[in-house]
Amino acid sequence: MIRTLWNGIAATRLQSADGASALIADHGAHLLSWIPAGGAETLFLSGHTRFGENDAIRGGVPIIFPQFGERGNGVRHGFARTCGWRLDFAGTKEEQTLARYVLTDTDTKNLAWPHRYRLTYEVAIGGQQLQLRLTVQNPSDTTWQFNAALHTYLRVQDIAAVSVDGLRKVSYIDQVRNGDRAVQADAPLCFGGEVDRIYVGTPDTVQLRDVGRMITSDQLGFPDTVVWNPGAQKAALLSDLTPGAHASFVCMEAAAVELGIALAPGESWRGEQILTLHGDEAPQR
Ligand code: TA6
Repeated sequence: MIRTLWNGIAATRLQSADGASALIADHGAHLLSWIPAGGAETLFLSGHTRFGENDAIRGGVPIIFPQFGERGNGVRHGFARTCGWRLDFAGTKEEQTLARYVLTDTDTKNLAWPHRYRLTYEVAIGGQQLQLRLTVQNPSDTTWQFNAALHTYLRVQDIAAVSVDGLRKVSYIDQVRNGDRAVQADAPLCFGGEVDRIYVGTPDTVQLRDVGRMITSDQLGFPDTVVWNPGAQKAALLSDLTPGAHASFVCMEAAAVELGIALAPGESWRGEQILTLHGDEAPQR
């Protein structure tokens, strides 16, 4: 483990014995890079991202908590992605190379969200796998609800050649069509423009096929899956993306969006996203 600086932000670099690596910014406990053993970068990170104190980083894995998008009274996608998290552990534990970050209400005073909470986030790497584990605890004496997501930006070679499978016949909320409900066809999802869908009550495994490789995303605890690509027109309006960058990523998000998760006093919830890289896969359309 090495403590380092990324654009002036304190960060942790992990390196596993088999050569996998990861870089995590303290700001948002934001995973910026994941390189599997013997492989190449798997995450997209915008060359025009902002990295100011109150900015959300564009790319990597933003942690969305306690609200998703505009579904709440607080800041868009919640405050967790713009707070400074505390590094609690980095190193090897039970044969896993991991970093653990913590954020509690005492770290984030004066928020519009008035509850006592404790978030623990673990990033574990090794071989061809990345494990992301978010735990939400309620140490207070009242019940509260939250939404959460791991807003994972996967780097792709060319969006036009990408397909996402595992969501056939699953119902979704179409954010491009005023939140209308629709059902995924009995076919993989392809990208010919803006896609912004909250698949509800999804299977545990989703596959992304790109030129010459496949990534599986397994999720535990998270009931929904969000798939997002802004398409060329919407991307041109996002000033923190370089021109044409929409062709280089797909967000595959393990999420709890449609129904809030309620935590009674003393309760905790855990959600995981596990990404596995499978090389040399012929793209299937
Ligand atoms: O997860 C998809 C989404 O909610 C989209 O609607 C899209 O706007 C994206 O998140 C990015 O949001 P951001 O606040 O990071 O610009």
